[in-house]
Amino acid sequence: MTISTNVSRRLFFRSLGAIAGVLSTRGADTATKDMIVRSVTPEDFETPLAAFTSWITPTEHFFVRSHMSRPIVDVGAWRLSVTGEVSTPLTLTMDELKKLPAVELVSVLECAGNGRAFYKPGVAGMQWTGGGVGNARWRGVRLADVLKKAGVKSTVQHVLFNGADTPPGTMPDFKRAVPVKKSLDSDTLLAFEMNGEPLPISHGFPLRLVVPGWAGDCSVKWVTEIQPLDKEFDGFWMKTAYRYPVRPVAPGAAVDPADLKPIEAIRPKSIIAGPADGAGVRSGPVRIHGTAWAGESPVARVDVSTDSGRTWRAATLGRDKARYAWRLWELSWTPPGPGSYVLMARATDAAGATQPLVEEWNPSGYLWNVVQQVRVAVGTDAPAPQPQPSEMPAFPANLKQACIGCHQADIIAGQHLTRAQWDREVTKMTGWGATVKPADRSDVLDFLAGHFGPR
Ligand SMILES: Nc1nc2c(c(=O)[nH]1)N[C@H]1C(S)=C(S)[C@@H](COP(=O)(O)O)O[C@H]1N2
Ligand SMILES: [Mo]
Repeated sequence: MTISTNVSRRLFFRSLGAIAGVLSTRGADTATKDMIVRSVTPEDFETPLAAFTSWITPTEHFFVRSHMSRPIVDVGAWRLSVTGEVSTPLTLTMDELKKLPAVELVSVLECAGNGRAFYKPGVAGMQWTGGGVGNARWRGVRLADVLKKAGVKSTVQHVLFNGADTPPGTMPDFKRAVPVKKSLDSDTLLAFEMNGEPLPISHGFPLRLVVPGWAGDCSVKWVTEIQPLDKEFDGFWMKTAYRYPVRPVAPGAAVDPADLKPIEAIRPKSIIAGPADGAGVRSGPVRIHGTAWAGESPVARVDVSTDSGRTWRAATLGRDKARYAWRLWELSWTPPGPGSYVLMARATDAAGATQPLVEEWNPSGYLWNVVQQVRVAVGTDAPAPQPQPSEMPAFPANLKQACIGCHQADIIAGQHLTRAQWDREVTKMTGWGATVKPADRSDVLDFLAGHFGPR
């Protein structure tokens, strides 16, 4: 168990106590055991690195990323509508959808913001460390088959998806568009099963998009509406969110929106699941192991360094593989003697793309794939010193009233922002309906920057 899990558990239970009144809107099926709870409402749960030991991520350990509360779905009344640039608009029941040929594939799903917590300077957003990713077996129908059934027109450029979740206040609804080429790819699925079971509600029951090789935000959950478009979609989640600079930018710099383009494929990346960072290990042999994945090209190799990146050795890749799945890997290491060591693992995909050793900063902290460093002390079993969990401060009434209707305090406490960054967040949230009186604004910013300032 990692220390952050303990911290999160504490936060989790504290939050539960604070929001007992809204518990009925949360189902009982969401497993948070062993998960790092980044936010309770909406649900944002991160997988601890110690769980990166199986080819398929067990569903109860699969990360959850939801921007708003999950919807309540009545499958009997549920319909999938296909409108827009099609010759035959469709309204399908689940039974009708399931008449299309069923397909199954194993694919990684990784949040674009996975690793955001590591960017320096820090950026606003969910502070994922390594566990905003998982590898699951998805079963469903081809999106292409549904689009063909509706007679998708040749003028179509993007396909827009909407899920049944609804935003609080005036926050924009979560709608994402996928370019037509990727939408028609035979591996892009409308999935109704995950790891051999019906999709759990947190993962998009009864139907979600799975866009293999692309960042998780494309894989819209609770899908009810599909709309082929003959142009780009300009909603908030396409125009403003999930964009990456087209050229390197100075850390902390503001980027001209014209220089940002939508994120598509994820990048090669590896996680060291064991030994854990800060662990003490007895003199060898030590099994260094983890998982590695990439975007549109599969992982070709994983190299491991046990000397801070001076020399590298090829790891042994696990037998289980699929184009968009992750690979297990391992390497047996006999340390030359007692002391402190830095372990690293670096994945390379079949197209030759590999992980960088230093970060390339971007304003929203997306696509982190810098080589991970794990420090171990050889010749001792002593556990590394653990950071002390910090107490949640009491929120002033004006802030509680403005924020806690849509999300809990945990989401705020997870951020580490400067006063200027908090100022931008408050502007965004008030734009979405949160009320902060002009006279209170300065006090609110003092509180936020004072308690939740940069690390
Ligand atoms: N309708 C809807 N779909 C959504 C989201 C959402 O908030 N609403 N979050 C997206 C994001 S950002 C990610 S990373 C993945 C996470 O999928 P998971 O919760 O099954 O892991 O779902 C995507 N699909
Ligand atoms: Mo995400």
